[in-house]
Amino acid sequence: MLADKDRIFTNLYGMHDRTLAGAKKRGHWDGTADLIALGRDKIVEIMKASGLRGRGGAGFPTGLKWSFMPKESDGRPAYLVVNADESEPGTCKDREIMRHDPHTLIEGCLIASFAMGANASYIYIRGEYIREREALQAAIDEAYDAGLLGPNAAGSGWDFDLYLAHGAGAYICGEETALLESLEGKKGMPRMKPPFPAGAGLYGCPTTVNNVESIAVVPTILRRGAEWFASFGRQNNAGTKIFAVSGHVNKPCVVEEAMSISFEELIDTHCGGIRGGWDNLKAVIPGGSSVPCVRGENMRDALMDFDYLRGELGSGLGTAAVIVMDKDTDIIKAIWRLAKFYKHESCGQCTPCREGAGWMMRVMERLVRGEAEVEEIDMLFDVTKQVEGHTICALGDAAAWPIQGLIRNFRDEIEDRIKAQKTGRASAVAAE
Ligand code: L3W
Ligand code: SF4
Repeated sequence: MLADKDRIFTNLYGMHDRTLAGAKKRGHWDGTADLIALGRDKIVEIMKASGLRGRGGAGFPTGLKWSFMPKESDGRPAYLVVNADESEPGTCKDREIMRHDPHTLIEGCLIASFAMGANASYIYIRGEYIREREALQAAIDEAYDAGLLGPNAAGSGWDFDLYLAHGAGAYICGEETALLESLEGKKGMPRMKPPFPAGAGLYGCPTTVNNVESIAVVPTILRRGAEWFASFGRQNNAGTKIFAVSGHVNKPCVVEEAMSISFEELIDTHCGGIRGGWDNLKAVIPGGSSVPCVRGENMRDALMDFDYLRGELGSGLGTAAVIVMDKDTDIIKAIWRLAKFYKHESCGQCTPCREGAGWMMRVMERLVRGEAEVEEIDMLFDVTKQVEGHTICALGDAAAWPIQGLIRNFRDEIEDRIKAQKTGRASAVAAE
């Protein structure tokens, strides 16, 4: 279990004062100007050495991403944009940071922006996060009043402004280029990449888009050192990590732990175990709704990190939103519900996603009722393969992967339901 002294987020549960005075007592904003005095290159070097991988779902190395930003200005301003549009089903970790530890994020914005030559940063927050927006804005106002933001921010010699922008409820605006479109006042539709935002991002200027947690850990990594951060987890899977555990555990929670903790330790230490005991575990979605589900018996010893979950289990760490399902769960219906979500959230721009998401949802609807032919299972799998990798943004993949996970892991259950329906043994499980 991660020792209290190694926690970056010391107020996740809101037990302490979240104001500037409280944050300072917990070590934030301590010697910020000295950290900035390390210089751009050194900060990027430390971030690379820390092994931090992006916490928004893709796990792209953060220091490497920062290094894509131009070293010299060509006259265009540079921007840091923080993706706080946390909407992935099951995911509520950034919410806790913004609610209870907002100064970790604000200090991180200043340092990261400096390291990328940005004098301005935007935090794009999910529209439904009203309380978090209020908490964050109050903290930004406090930081301005204290001279930590604005001209010569925190006495660093760097002028820096931080703005909070509100989303309006569209999941797709969490995709980085759709987010940029939305920030520019347009409809949130993903752009083709390349160009990546570092080349042409917000208003066509060099931009880095990072997740809330990725930025909020930056000051502590710089204070305690890259080696300290890299000492948690396994190689290529470094650091501490916030997990959001929901579903059929005795005590759902959001908790910071060492990366690569085993699933069993995570659940037994922090969540009071599986509802009904370990034998009652049916399935787990270990990284938010976009990653494939895993059969319960394969999860117990799983290491909760990027490479194990993808390499060994064909799933992923994603946003580390761990959704636990016990044997009372109708897994076909659960995945159908996700299919419905992705169909609803597709922006409709590209054909495989627009048409495929609806098509997959409708077949899933019939599978829930068992009113299908067994051959349709393979056909559905084929369709997921035609959507995956053939769309402008990752939402197409995200719509395809949960269904692939269902078919790979619970094909027997789908077939049983179809057979039961044909022989009149089905208990009618109506899709809502
Ligand atoms: C410059 C290159 N930059 C990649 C940058 C890229 C982005 C980052 C990762 O989707 C995933 C998705 C969801 N030069 C670059 C480069 N970059 N190559 O690196 O890029 P990418 O394309 O791997 O992923 P993505 O498009 O950012 C994110 C999954 O996360 N996910 C979604 C979570 C949703 C939320 C939410 O609720 N807000 O987090 C969960 O698993 O399916 O696969 O910055 O520009 N050559
Ligand atoms: Fe829009 Fe879906 Fe295409 Fe992404 S994959 S651009 S959400 S239609």
